[in-house]
Amino acid sequence: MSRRILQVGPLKPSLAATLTERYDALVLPDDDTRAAFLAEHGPSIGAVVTTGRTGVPADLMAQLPALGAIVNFGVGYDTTDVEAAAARGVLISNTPDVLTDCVADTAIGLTIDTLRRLSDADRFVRRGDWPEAGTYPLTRKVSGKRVGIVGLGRIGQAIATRLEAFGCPISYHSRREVTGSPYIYAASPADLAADVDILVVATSGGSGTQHLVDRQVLEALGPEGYLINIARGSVVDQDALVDLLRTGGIAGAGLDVYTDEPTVPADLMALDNVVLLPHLASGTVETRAAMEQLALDNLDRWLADGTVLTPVPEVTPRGAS
Ligand code: 8YV
Repeated sequence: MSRRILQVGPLKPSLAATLTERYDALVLPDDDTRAAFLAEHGPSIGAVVTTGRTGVPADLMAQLPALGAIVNFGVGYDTTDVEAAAARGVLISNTPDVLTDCVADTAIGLTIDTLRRLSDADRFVRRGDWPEAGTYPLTRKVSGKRVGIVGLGRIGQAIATRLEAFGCPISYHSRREVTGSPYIYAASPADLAADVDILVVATSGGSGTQHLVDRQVLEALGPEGYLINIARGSVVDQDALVDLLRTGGIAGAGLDVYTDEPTVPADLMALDNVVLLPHLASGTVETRAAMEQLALDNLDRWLADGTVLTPVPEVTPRGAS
């Protein structure tokens, strides 16, 4: 096993520093020296540390013939080619659980902000509109609204638990019905959207969920409906979303993720019925520290015995049944 580590894409500065100081680690250049770097160092790389923002596509993996593990900082790993990794026997670890609370908290905050227009009301005060206008326009109540969750995994469950405290009836759509779940199962995203006031996207990204929330689903949500997305931009047809937001086809949206981050379409920015966040859902000091520790624990475990602590489900660890 090669013990040399490669950092792929920007990492949390303290994680990058730890890798450089305590490990035999190199940083993949992002300029025209990359090809020569890979030709020289690619064969010696045993593990990659990356994030969901960058990941390891198949063409990069092919240039790392000794690769044994991809340590992903983040729960989502849709930028890494899972099939290519499985075919090569490369393990992938991610950082589940430790970020669930913060991502779910953000979903709730985004929901409240979108319906109650807190960010817009803040701008109203700062612009000095209050004395002139007298009152801020009325908004929409959150408590008691029917919420549909697309993807009832760890994060979806945590969102549902929080929304129960708001008296929200909850339904969901997942690939499979979740045994023992107290929530109502909908067979398709469109069926789910048709029966709720707020649709929250909490499923993983990747080819399997590309545009799962398409125009038809958004139309089923309807002119009184709100979309909240804290998952991946790829899950939602962003062009259809913008079109329906502009024409009153849906009431509003709260977004932490986009199709082509960090680009947010000007059409979306021009709308006042949206709340736009810069993919910050897990971004607290506490949670990012926990993610960093879990990423390092995965790396250390791989260096120690060739396994990882939190393997992604698609790639079965060697030796596991
Ligand atoms: C991070 C995320 O922003 O965990 C994920 O999948 O999207 C976020 O927690 C990201 O992974 C860090 O690059």
